[in-house]
Amino acid sequence: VTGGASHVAVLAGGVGAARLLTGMVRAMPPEAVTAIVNVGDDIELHGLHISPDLDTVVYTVAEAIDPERGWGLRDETWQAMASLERYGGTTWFRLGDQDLATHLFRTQRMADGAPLSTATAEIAAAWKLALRVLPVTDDRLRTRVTIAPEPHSAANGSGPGGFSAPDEVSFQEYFVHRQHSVPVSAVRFECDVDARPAPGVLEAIMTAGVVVIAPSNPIVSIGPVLAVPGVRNAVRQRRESVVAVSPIVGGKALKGPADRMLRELGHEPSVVGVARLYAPLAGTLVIDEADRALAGDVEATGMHCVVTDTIMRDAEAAKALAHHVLHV
Ligand code: FO1
Repeated sequence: VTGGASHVAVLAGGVGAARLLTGMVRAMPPEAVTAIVNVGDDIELHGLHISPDLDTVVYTVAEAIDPERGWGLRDETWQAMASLERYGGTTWFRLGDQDLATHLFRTQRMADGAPLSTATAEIAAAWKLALRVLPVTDDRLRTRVTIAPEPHSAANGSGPGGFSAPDEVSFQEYFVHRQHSVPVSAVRFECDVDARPAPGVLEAIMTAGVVVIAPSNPIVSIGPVLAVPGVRNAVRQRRESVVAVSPIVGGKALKGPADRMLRELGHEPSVVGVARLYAPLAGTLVIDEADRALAGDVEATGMHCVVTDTIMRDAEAAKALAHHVLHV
């Protein structure tokens, strides 16, 4: 990959991907950027269709994200949640008053028959974004996580000999309700065999000058994107133009449980573990200066290894990383 790219496709999860996209739209014309976003985290609550990763990407690139939380809108209020609490409604997944409008709009558009990709394009346009934001699929895709049972929990029941059965829950049940504090023993993607990539997804991957795998959780953020029939194959065909950015820096995830999850599922929680997962799909792995000593081990997996500052402290740092990724 040399000399930059006329068009870039970015496989994206939540916060890390959203920050890199903020840099991408500063490093090249935003119309030339397509984000292909995970929807395995989507959840139906209160009759609403909620797409956290799509919203994190839109709100972040629009500079409307709450910077501390990394999700939802800045200057948010929580009156609806407080009122819902009165009824004993579901409040463990918190929807801010302004954020609620996004879910109301999306849900109504989908009830009218619009696919998720159309509702998403309308939301991105309303935030005046020029980059293209695509859900990886308009069909149903849900990440399911098998977690260890809570000790002494009657709800889990007890198997023969008093062992509790493991529990399979939705991604948000694991991530938010259980605060990703419980060990994970398996991850699975619920997706119809005839599920298809959303319009534009395969074309973006096949025609991009560079295909980027954002620094998102390889298992639960990038995993679902690759699980949609046709996507993994398309990425593999572009391997020499695929650049992945490691979400693991110095053996740790910058945000979220990626390091623990890698270990729990039998992978090394390091840039080398990430390289082993991505080597069949990506020709290049970008790692942080903190991991320079592991560059040789990364190259031993068959990937080129590029070492740079990958911490996106602000939009300038994100732009510098984006520029680097586009010119490896
Ligand atoms: N994360 C939390 O930790 N607690 C929440 O109550 C919560 C609500 C929420 C609402 C809308 C939204 O777009 C995101 C929200 N998130 C919340 C973040 C979400 O769990 C994560 O962004 C991901 O799904 C992981 O990428």
